[in-house]
Amino acid sequence: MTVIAARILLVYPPSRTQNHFQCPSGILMLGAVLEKAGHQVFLVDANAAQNRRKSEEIVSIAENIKPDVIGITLLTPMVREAYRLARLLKATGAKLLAGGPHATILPEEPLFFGFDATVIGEGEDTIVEAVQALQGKMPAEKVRGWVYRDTEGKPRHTGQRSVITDLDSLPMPARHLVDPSDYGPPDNTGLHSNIFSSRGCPARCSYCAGSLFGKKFRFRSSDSVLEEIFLLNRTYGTTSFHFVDDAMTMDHARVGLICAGLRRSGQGLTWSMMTRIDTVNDELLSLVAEAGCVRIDYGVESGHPETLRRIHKPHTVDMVRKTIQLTAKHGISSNVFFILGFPWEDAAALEETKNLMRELAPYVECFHPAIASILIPFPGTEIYEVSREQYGLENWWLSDDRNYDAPKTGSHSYFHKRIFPLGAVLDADFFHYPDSVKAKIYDIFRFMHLHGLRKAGWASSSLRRSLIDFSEWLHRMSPTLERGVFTVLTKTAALFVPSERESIN
Ligand code: B12
Ligand code: SF4
Repeated sequence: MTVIAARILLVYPPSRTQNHFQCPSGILMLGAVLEKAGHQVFLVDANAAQNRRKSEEIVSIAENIKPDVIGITLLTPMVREAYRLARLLKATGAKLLAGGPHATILPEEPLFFGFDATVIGEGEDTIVEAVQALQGKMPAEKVRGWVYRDTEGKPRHTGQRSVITDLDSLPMPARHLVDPSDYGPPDNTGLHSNIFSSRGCPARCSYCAGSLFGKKFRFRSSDSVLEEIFLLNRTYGTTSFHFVDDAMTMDHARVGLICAGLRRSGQGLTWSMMTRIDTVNDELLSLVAEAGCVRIDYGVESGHPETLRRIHKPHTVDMVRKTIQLTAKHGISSNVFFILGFPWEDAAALEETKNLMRELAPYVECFHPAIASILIPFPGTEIYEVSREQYGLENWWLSDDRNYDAPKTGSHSYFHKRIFPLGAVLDADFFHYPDSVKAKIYDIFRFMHLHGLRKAGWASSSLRRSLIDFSEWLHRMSPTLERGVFTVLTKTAALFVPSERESIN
């Protein structure tokens, strides 16, 4: 295929609740394949920690660049703002292309909000053809795996494209497109540390919106992964890496080869990964520990056995206990993720989760108090499908009431929102929780938050606890007064400023 060069702007749209310390991998991958195909690529990550950009600023950037095509990543919580952005960008005359997890689940929706077409699933192969078709250089119906408008303006699907089986054939992400100063100081060796080494996860957790890469586990060869690690080390001085795979340790032999390469290099590189409780054992943990693995992120989700069964989690509470203890035995720290508030859970069920947290606490680095800790019914998931009618969830991401990326002000204390930006998800009240469940969720949040502070010492965590109580009390008296007092406090004392792990509002 002869490619006609185009100017392409890739955009990760603004989010009120995301703060990136490095650029999302998806648009870097797309940048790489588009450059390889001969196009000129520009990139804007609107949530870069040191250079956050509003939709209006992105429009100005596009007016300067004058791209032929603008590609935008769609994630469910940010989709409303992305649709507003698309409407604003329409005036630039560029063709608008959607992709990413939300666009994959609901590929026609973006077409109703100003986009010209949507790429479904993995973008690398499809985007190159899609750009050609949007420029009128290739028949739209010949592009597999996308939805476009036909001459009558109706959405047309062109059928599924098969997943990429040879992941080694993909180029390295186009990390040179990123301006390092958008993410931190010039000597920031953590800027390019995310690596994906596999795609797909065979489990079928009922809340998981990760269908984009499919159920089949596909992986890069150990040589390809090691090549990227050493390249990052040479180019950017990266000495600590993080694998963002869904299920990194599905194939122990492959992990063994990566570990052997890291050990052989003798460079003392350290790394972390996300993986599944049911895919590690004593032998594997010993292997990865010797090869520099310092942290594992596990999605434990619940301490309530019935919940684990109902969400089809491929582990039991006993497996969790054993794995977290084994991980600690090998000197690897664990970050553990939980999801609170499945629709059938009452305060007693949540107390079982808290009890498991207490039990695991001595072995756990952090019970990640991230925004993901309250159940969000993402479209395309089993949870969404079975609950949509009962809880009126239809298209919640398009409404003001329930889109937690547009947090309401006033319903939670300002200090709460600074330290655990969860209030917004509770306000969305997806599952109409009774007060007892809301109170228990807050109770568990305080526990998670204070656990994260334990290394700061008794005095500091007691102070934080008192501040949380004080902020709640003051908020009940006068939200304006609480906001005023805690704005001053958080601005003047470094102790109160949220850490990097905590998202911003
Ligand atoms: C690392 C990660 C993060 C990081 C970095 C964010 C990022 N976007 O990279 C952090 C921790 C910040 C994060 C945050 C969140 N994340 Co996250 N995250 C991931 C994770 C584990 C890996 C992402 C990744 O790097 N993938 C590898 C790259 C290569 O794939 P990709 O980004 O999907 O891009 C490919 C395609 O999507 C497509 N594509 C992407 N963009 C575009 C654009 C165009 C124009 C085209 C044509 C194609 C295209 O082509 C790319 C190459 O194949 C994924 C799980 C997964 N398996 O992907 C979840 C995932 C993306 N996250 C998810 C969620 C829900 C979140 C949160 C919303 C959590 C929450 N509960 O609030 C927050 C965002 C907060 C907010 N306000 O929006 C969901 C998204 C579901 C959805 N329907 O939107 C996923 C799929 C996890 C899951 N299994 O449910 N996340
Ligand atoms: S194990 Fe993780 S990635 Fe796999 S289906 Fe469950 S939540 Fe999704």
